[in-house]
Amino acid sequence: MKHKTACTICEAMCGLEVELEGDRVTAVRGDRDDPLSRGHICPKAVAIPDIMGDPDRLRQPVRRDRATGRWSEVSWDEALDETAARIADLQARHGLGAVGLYLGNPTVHSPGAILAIPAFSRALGGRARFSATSVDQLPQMLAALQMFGHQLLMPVPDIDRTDLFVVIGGNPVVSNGSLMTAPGMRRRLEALQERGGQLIVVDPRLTETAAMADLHLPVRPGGDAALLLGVLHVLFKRDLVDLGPLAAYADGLEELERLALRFPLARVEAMSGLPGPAIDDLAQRIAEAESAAVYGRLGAATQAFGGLTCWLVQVINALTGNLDRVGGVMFTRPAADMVAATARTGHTGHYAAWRSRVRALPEFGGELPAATLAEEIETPGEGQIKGLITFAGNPVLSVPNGPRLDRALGELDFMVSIDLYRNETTRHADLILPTSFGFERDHFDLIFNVLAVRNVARFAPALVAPPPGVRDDFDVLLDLAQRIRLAGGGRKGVSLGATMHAMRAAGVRRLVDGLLRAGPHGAGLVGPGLTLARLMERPSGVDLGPLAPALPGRLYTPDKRVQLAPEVYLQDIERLEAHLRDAEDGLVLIGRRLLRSNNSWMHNSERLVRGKPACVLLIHPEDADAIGLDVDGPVRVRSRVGAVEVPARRSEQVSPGVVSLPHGFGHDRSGTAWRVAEAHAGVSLNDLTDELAVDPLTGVAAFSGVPVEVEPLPA
Ligand SMILES: Nc1nc2c(c(=O)[nH]1)N[C@H]1C(S)=C(S)[C@@H](COP(=O)(O)OP(=O)(O)OC[C@H]3O[C@@H](n4cnc5c(=O)[nH]c(N)nc54)[C@H](O)[C@@H]3O)O[C@H]1N2
Ligand SMILES: Nc1nc2c(c(=O)[nH]1)N[C@H]1C(S)=C(S)[C@@H](COP(=O)(O)OP(=O)(O)OC[C@H]3O[C@@H](n4cnc5c(=O)[nH]c(N)nc54)[C@H](O)[C@@H]3O)O[C@H]1N2
Ligand code: SF4
Ligand SMILES: [Mo]
Repeated sequence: MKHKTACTICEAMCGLEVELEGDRVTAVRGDRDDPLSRGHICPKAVAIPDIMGDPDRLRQPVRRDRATGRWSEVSWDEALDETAARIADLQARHGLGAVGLYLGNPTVHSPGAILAIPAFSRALGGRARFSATSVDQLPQMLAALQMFGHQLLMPVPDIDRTDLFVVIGGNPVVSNGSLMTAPGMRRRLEALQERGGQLIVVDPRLTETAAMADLHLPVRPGGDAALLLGVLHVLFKRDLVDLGPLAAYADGLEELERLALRFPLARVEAMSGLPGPAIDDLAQRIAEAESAAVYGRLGAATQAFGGLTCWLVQVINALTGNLDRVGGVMFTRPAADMVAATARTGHTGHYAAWRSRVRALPEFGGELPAATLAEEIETPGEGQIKGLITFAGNPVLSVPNGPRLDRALGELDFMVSIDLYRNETTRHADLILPTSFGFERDHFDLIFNVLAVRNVARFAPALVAPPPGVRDDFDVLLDLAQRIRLAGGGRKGVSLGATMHAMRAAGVRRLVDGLLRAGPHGAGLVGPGLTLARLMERPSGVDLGPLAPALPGRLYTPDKRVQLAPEVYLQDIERLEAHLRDAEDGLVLIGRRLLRSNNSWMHNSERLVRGKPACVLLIHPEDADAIGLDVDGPVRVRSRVGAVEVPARRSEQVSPGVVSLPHGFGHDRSGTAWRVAEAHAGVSLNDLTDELAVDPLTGVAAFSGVPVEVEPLPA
């Protein structure tokens, strides 16, 4: 039997058509009728059944005996009650903040989790909140909050209609697009070029995306803010600033002009690593294009000036008249409008309302930077984290200086993980609670429809029954929260209990139905628009039309004006000025993503790890010669925090002075339980990245440009 469903691995939300024999998936193909993905698929979707059926996947809660290190299965009741009692006890003795929470990336792909996490987190109480946001898109969310008044209101490139697409620190041909849900990126980029448009890629590596580009600018790692200040300078100097209709509701133009004039090209060349004429040319191309979409992604965000960079990206869109216009960058009008829904409950976001205990880094949206998690566990005193909940995450491999966190987790009094696997992180847990995955649960994409290049909606009902011993993320979170309250832990409050009770009674489907009805395409209580039932009649989903200008109505700033020059950024410029001159000589490390890999956790699928080892250091031939690496072979890479041994490949893909290692490997720690991944262990990039290197403005980890030394090893 053929069934329609959706891929939940990455942000592209590809529609799928799967074949089932009983409960067994026998084929996975792209769904040609999906209005957004139109049949696109990548190897990771084909691996979803591998994960569902993986013998290493946890199918029953397990408990670790601390004395022997042995794991044994326990019942759900036992596991949940023990977890609740331990958390309540720690909170009674040390305060609410003694129990921390880390949310990993797949949280955003799990509708049950997205719906339940806010209530769970409030019920748990305390401020020890962490997530993958602070090793990822935080600076982009801060720009949204500061400029547009809501942390989720991030503009999306109108990639299918733009005349010029400028990608800064993203590799969408491999990542399939991020904060830009656009399945089939290669085809979309080819279409751009076929219609006479251009692609410019700013990246220290000649990536798969850069290889397609009309122009590749090999920026120095961490040099983007300098580059963009140069672009700003040219826009004002050459009188190319034209906001279009935005001029009527934007503040801060004068401040921007004053700022721009301070950065003549000669001043920014060294830090950006690009010659002045190239920066001048880039600015003119953006200003003169019929329409242009400037887009920054992970490489623009996770660096020492990630905050400034992600702000400047949107400033340049605004100043060239490309903010909120067809072919530029626009805001979505999603069927389930999480932007409006969170605003209705007063949650538009906040920043630096408090700071972390040990390093005084700013909170964002109620979360502290993941780079500070280890020291918050290690450092005694009031507020020390003694217990930790991890949900769908693997921070030992994904936060900077993973080994330090690895050690810190070993010092916790109690840890529980809600996850599919015993990974490098969850191996430290006292209990692991396993949840359903893939085609075993209903799916509606609450997050990535907010970031899609076209307004679409699709509901994918569960196709097969989950293994009997696993539960849905939604149920586990709400059940655990209630039991923590019963055990006397968490934040008190009658209404919160009632809310969770009502959510539990409603379930994921009715909550999604409510969001659809309340959304901009919705039926309300009785109207003709979208309801869940109507959406389910269309298994490939519905097309709700292209993006359209939406300002100033869509803004959440108090006065419905765009803030082009928020104070926090202007103040951070001084810090940048101190870096304009220091161009060190040594090698610096950057990360990369691989098509057949997804963060840290898909290496247990044989079909994805087959072939030559993928975890390889790329080094420019000039640099390889300089260290005596005449042919490809093993090297030792050393940074301030640690060292790894890894095969190196001489490659002109990376600029001289830059080396690149993929992210998400390092499955050689004892006590994990994924046999295939362990046999293809590789090394962890985050054994080298530095937890002290953050963007102090935002707290995001500065992964780009870690100073390293590389030495060849005997083959
Ligand atoms: N140096 C460096 N570090 C990086 C990056 C980088 O580029 N360079 N990238 C960063 C980025 S962008 C991200 S998003 C993070 C990712 O880092 P994390 O979010 O910490 O880790 P993941 O590798 O996504 O781990 C996901 C875990 O969730 C589990 N899981 C999968 N699906 C589900 C589910 O539906 N429910 C539950 N309960 N569990 C599930 C998996 O089994 C796995 O153990 O890493 C960051 N770290
Ligand atoms: N196949 C696959 N797809 C994925 C993932 C995956 O692991 N595998 N992960 C998903 C996740 S969680 C995310 S967040 C997205 C990320 O999506 P992308 O951001 O598109 O993916 P990356 O490959 O991390 O791209 C970052 C780029 O920044 C470059 N870079 C590094 N430092 C700098 C710098 O200082 N300046 C500039 N301009 N560029 C720099 C790197 O060379 C790299 O090409 O991908 C998602 N999709
Ligand atoms: S591109 Fe992303 S959403 Fe599409 S099939 Fe691959 S992993 Fe799934
Ligand atoms: Mo990410």
